[in-house]
Amino acid sequence: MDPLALANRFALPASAAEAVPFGNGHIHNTFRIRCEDGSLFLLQQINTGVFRQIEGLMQNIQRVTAYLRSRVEADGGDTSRECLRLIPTKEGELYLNDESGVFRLYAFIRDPLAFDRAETPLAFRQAGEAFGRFLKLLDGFDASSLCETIPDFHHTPKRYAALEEAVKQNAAGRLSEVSSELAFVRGHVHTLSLLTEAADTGRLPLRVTHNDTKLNNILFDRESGRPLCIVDLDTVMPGLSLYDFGDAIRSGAALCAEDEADVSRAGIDLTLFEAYTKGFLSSCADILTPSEIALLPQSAYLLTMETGIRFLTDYLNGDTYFKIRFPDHNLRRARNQLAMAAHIEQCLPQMEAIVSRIAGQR
Ligand code: GN1
Ligand code: MG
Repeated sequence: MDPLALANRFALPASAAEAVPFGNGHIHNTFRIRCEDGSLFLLQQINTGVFRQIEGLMQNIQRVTAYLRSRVEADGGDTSRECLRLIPTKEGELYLNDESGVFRLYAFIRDPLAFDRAETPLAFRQAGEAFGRFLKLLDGFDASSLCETIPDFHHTPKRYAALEEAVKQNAAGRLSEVSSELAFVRGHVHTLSLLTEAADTGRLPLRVTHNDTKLNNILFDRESGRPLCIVDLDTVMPGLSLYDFGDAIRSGAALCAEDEADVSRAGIDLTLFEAYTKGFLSSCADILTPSEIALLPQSAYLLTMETGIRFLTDYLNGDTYFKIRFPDHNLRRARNQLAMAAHIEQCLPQMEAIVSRIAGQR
């Protein structure tokens, strides 16, 4: 695969001159492209094993970014830095279907900063504001018109069913290594259907959601330190606000990295939880229903359990989904996430008190 040659098949202002690997996502391969006139772009090879409905996915991104751009423009914002922009191919297509893979090109947002963990409660509060704003900006967008790019992405009971299937298959012969993790998950099966049941019975509204609200999917402005732009829009699809809130807490309010081996360090930082909740509700409390607000703490628990279940499943399947950097990386991630979920479960009463206090002050 030749990233420069591939980039040159898009409608660039000048020839692509330099390509360097970029970022640390678990899913795609990304390169930063510099053109001869100094302009910068991001070339991404879309992981077609993970995303099977490329046309629907790219249409989603095109429509959502166009909508967001019009909202940023109406607010007098900077459309070159506050929203993503796809560059079409020279043939005017949204993406390039090459024999070496499927590729797309974005304009590069200059001087971005991204964080894997929140450095201060203030930064995390701003992250909450940014993801809350994202939800609110897209409140007027018809969720049912979007393609479900990964069906049942946050359907926790189906994620658990996939784990039991992986146990049955034991494809990589690793089952004996995971007995305590499996026992933990099985002991919590009754907790896994809270959100899906509430959605199925109409108690939670379907919205346009991001579904992968890791802190590092927000670009911050290097100068002001404020959030600029939400990226990684592949999983923008119909979903629950609670998926976005829960995954943000899982990834950003963690006491340690997602793959920290010492699980005694795993857990939730309640100061960060409080900061995020404040930011999130300041942006979108007016569109949320009382049930959505009441379930915020539980969503952090559930999304953390779900992610632990997904890592464990991938470990049993022989690491076919998430990129790994060493052989038992997925096992380490799974142990970490399950330990964090256990800690969140203990903290739920305190988290509920925090949410009630913040929601009550509004
Ligand atoms: C993946 O692409 P990235 O690294 O932002 C995954 C998320 C997981 C996350 C765990 C499409 O996110 O769902 O929560 O890894 N994305 C997809 O770190 O599966
Ligand atoms: Mg990402």
